[in-house]
Amino acid sequence: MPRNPLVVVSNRLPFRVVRGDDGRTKRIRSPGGLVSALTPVLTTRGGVWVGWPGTAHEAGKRGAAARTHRHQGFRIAEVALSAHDIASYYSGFSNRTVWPLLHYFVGRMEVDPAWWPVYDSVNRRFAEKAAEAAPRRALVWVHDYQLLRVPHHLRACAPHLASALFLHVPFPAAEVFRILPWSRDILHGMLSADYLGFHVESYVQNFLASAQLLLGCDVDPARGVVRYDGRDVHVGAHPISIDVAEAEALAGGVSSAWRTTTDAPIEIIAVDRLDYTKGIVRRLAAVEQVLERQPATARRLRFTQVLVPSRERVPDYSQLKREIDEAVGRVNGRLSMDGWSPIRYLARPVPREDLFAMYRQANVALVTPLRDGMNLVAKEYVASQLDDDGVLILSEMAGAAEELQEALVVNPFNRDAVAGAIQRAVTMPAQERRARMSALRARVRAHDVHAWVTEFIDAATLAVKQARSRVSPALDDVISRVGPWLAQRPQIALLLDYDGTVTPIVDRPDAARLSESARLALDAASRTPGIDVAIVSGRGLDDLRQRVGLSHVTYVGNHGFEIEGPAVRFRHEAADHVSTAMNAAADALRELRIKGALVEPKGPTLAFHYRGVPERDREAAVHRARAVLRRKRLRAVQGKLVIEGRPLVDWHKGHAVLWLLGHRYGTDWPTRVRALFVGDDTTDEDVFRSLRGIGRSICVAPFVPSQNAPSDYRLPDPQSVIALVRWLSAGGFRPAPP
Ligand code: GDG
Repeated sequence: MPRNPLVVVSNRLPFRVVRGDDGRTKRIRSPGGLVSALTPVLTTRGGVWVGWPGTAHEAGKRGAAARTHRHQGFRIAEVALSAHDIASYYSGFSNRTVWPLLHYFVGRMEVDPAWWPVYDSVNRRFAEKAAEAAPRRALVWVHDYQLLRVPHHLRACAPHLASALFLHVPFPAAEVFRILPWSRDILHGMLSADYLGFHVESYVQNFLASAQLLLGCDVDPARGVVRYDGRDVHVGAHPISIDVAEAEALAGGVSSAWRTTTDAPIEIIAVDRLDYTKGIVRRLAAVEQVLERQPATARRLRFTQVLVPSRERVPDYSQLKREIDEAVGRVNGRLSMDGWSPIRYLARPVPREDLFAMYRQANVALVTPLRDGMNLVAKEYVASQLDDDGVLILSEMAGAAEELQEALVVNPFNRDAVAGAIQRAVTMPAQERRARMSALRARVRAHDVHAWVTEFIDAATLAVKQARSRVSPALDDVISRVGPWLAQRPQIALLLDYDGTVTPIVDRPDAARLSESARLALDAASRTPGIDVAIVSGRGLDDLRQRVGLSHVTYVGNHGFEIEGPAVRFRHEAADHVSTAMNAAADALRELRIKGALVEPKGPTLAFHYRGVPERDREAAVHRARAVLRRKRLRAVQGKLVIEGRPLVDWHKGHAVLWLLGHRYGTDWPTRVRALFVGDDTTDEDVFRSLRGIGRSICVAPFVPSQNAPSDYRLPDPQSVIALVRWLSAGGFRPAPP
């Protein structure tokens, strides 16, 4: 496999910056397998780690906060976040909206519309930082639920870069995921990557089902492929693991858990980050039940709960901390005797050496999250049992349960089942313990975090190679999806915008000429039996007719205020009343003398083009133009770097298209006609919406639009639109005659 440079993008950098007693800042390496697995890969391949250093940057100190510097042989590119960004993007949308939903805690999901734009724009900044820092031919590997829109923004600002995304948390069932009001935007964001990885196969299948249900994508569940925007996006299961060598070294310094005497104390351990997904309160209730109902066992038990503080800024978490404190206090208060307390509660971070010593010495590990992407504690406990002894009780709601099937697998919501598993673990014969633990340990050792990194990068690299070698994938995609639909009716109404759809966008509107090959393609289509062609534009009717110059085509000009073509002639009544006001408005706009602006009177409408106005003056120019239109009682409509002045009536391209279809084919036209519209401008979105469900539409855009576009498909440029027109005239979608 070629070894391209790697760019890792994650919310947090691989270290924390802290201020020492002497007032100087220093970096402390973040704990965890991910950092230790990725660091050597970045060091040998070369590359960059893009992330947030973990502290809010103060306004005015941007230079210091947003630096790029070196760390252990690779570069670090910091993304600076303000206190407002952190509140909305991180504590808000990431941790109060997405996190609970992905963990099936629908009732805890909070929806604040102000958070989403900040999440999206912070994601854009991560993408821009990655694009800026990425070496040529790099693979950009994005991590986790805080950054699901990064692949989209990356494709928009650096389409040459290959990207992959790994989700560290579960991907829920489609019916749960769709509850998120931005579910489609998130899917668009994720599918912009070349490769997607989840921990286990069930998350892969849930994701495929969501892409099918919510975006209408074709999916191949057996191969793990989503057909999206003309590309095959491959999706795979990659169960994350731990640094086994490190775990074994740390656990090696202490002696075995099981003692020879039968009445030795039995240690049970649980280790969690403070989170409601970890099921700590329910677990304590199961422990309490054992202590109460199994007095013989109870006297020998000691249960240790390690709890690492987390997300203290989120209110749910401080409330949960109080609940756990109270539950521990209650059990210890009720059941302690002779100076012995059943629960040892360590609500603080424990040094890694001590943690692994505790794993080694624990007879049983109780890992009972209510939902967990994988759960590394389960694997760390297994790796620490150097003499293949010890019992793992594992929740079936953790991704780890799909792999670690030799554990005692329980439903964490079932208190009797958890209490029963504790009782069974405590009394399990040594033979059974060894049989189970040696199988578990062999599995964890065979697939450590280094293997995980290598396999993920290899799978992503292969997917990138396959996806990027295809020619004009977007056109292939549209053809394969629209063809069968067109073939269901005898007649096609092909409706095309002009500027940016059949001609490329140019600086001055009068320079937008139809190429000879495009004219020939449109002419052939308009003469093909069973196909009617209409050009639907904001341009004046005469201008449009002159530019296209084809006699079999219908022209819808002035945003639908004028229509003319074979057997049709229409002029909206408002068009006649408004011409005086329109001329006066055009004069007033010219009198503004805005440098670079162009005023184009078109009869019933006018256009104020400001593409030529320097960027810094555009906002003021638009403001002044809108004020003129308001004074003249005209409607101002925003287009691409143009403000349109229109009569103050509710009429637009969408209405005109529906009028034309009804006029030409009768009101029940959808039963006989397939209406296909292609457009690129914001004013074309009116047609996308009008045709939704009764026709289909294609948006011309180099990338998938950042928000949910109301069109059904996308083509990247006018050349592919013309190629589609040629394909239609050739009749490729009609079934071959018998
Ligand atoms: C997310 C997903 C997925 C805990 N207490 C201490 C301490 N820890 C370490 C553990 C373990 C890590 O924290 C926790 O990892 P988990 O996997 O259990 O859970 P999340 O933090 O929720 O992680 C999860 C993971 O991402 C990876 O993809 O498995 O499902 O939710 O490594 O050892 N470390 C130290 N002291 C402690 O007191 N030093």
